[in-house]
Amino acid sequence: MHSLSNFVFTRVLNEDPILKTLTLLGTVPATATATTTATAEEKSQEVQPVILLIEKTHFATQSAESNITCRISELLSTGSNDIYHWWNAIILEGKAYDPDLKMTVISPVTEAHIAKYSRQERKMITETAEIYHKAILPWIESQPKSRIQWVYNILEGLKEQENIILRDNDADTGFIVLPDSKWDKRTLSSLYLLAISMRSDVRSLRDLKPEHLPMLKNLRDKIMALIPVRFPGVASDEVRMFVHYHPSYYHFHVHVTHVSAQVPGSTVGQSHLLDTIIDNIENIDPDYYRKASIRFALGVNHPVYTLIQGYQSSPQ
Ligand code: M7G
Repeated sequence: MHSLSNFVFTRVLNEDPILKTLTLLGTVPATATATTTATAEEKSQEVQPVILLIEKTHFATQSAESNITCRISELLSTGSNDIYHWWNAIILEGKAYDPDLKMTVISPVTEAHIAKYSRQERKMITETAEIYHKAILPWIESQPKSRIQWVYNILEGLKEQENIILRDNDADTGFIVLPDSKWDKRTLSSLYLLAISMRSDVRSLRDLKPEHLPMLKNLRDKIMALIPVRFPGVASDEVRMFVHYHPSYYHFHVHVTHVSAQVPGSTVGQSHLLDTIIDNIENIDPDYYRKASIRFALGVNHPVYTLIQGYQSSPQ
């Protein structure tokens, strides 16, 4: 999908006035791969559901020659008081180096995507080790591999190779670092990278054991050394590394962000600092994450929320 001219709006899934984001559900004409049995006429009428995530971008680096005031075409006064004046403003057509919007298109989407991106209540819930092993692990194991196809595309060198920042090919301790798709790839104060493990036997925090400490430490130490060199202006003590529990994708990965980055969805109760994970396994209990009761915030549309609630009302 390279143009939005075929996009037909269905409904707003979510919006956030603080983050300046808007999530739309709509349809576009179906792609050939999505319709194998239809006739030519049926194909021309078939549509597939898409999600459009739209976010207002941060301002590009400002200089005397090129700054945002040069792009303002109209000021609409909304009031004034003494020395204070307020305006709304219209900006001129954007430039490629200073775009106004960052957009993500997910196409075609499933009901699971629609549930994930829809506005929903969040609740705190506790997953005991028993609930994890009896109710959650079977659900994780039933997930089709296609849900993490994008991860394999990166690891196998098929996609996003031009963006790779660090590659360590060791089968046990190696990983790939690249920009997270949430990052605009230019604003250092919101730096957001993703480190994806080469191993595919670690689905989440729950699988981590002492045998994984060399991988966790290798990843931490190499990224800490790399950031100040690759991103001058970001010191290693401004880098935050954490793991989500539950993640959206069950292949082990670490979020690497600037300490001041606002990270949507990464709330208290969902993020586990990499250093704390290492310490828990090394110094507290080698089986820490197999035994732990973990409390976290989850959207009520999330299957894990429903599974935990179901198990609590009738344990197996
Ligand atoms: P998570 O903790 O599994 O889920 O992190 P969540 O943070 O979405 O709840 C997965 C991370 O991978 C997120 O930060 C996503 O923004 C990022 N991500 C997802 N996809 C599909 C891609 C992708 O195709 N490329 C890149 N570079 N990052 C992605």
